[in-house]
Amino acid sequence: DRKKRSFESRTSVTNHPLARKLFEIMSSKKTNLCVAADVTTSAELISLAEKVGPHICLLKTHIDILTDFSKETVESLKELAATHNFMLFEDRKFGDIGSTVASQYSGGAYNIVDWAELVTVHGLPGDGIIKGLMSAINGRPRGCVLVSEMSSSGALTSQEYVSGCCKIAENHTYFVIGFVSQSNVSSDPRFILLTPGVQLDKSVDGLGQQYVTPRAAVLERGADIIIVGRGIREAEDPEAAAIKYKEEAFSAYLERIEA
Ligand code: S5P
Repeated sequence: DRKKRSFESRTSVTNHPLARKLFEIMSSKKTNLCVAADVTTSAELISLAEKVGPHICLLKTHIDILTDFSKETVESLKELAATHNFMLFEDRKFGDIGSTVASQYSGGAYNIVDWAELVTVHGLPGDGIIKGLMSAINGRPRGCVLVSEMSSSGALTSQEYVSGCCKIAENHTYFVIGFVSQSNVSSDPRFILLTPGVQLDKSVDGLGQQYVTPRAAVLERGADIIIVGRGIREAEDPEAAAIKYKEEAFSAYLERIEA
């Protein structure tokens, strides 16, 4: 059962190199925190990555909200990821036919495949989307996380949709390393569950977002990794907030595997 196993022990059950890398980072840095770096300038993005870098396993970006994106931005991010041992995770939420996503992944202004080891993908189009993305990786180690459920109120992700996403993942384990989810969508120890909508002092944001605490995400919803944006970014001291969220989420994880 996924929820009962340590990240370390799950390293050997997956054959995806990036899932292994992520499990190793989580075990060695003792962190299952992903920061959502939803800022609008490269300077803010780099500065946030410097502050939270030592405390995270993943830095999740929405690269298309930057007003000043350039190649230097991703070069700096890659350097920080190497220095602090975290991975770059572009939350592109690809959602189109295979042919289109292949161009979106490897083309345009962002050339996402070049710098983001992991990306988010909707299962909605069916597994052609996986084949399309795979056609653009050109031998590089890359992977994706399927968005199986969403944190927003009124999300249309039914049980049937979730099980469809699980089938896609099971059939494409050489590319899919896990899920964005709000519940225990899979007990397969190969898959990593990431849960957004996590904040300590708020329950909603007025625009549909719904929050639970790090403890609830890990212990009640089955998250392996918590995704935290504004709870950290808008804190007076983002580094201190990152440490707090990291400690809460990791101790909940230890509690879960030891129970
Ligand atoms: O269901 C989802 C999936 C994602 S990836 N709900 C989400 O909120 N997200 C992302 O997590 C969202 O795009 C944002 O980057 C982050 C949550 O940010 P916060 O500021 O609400 O913590």
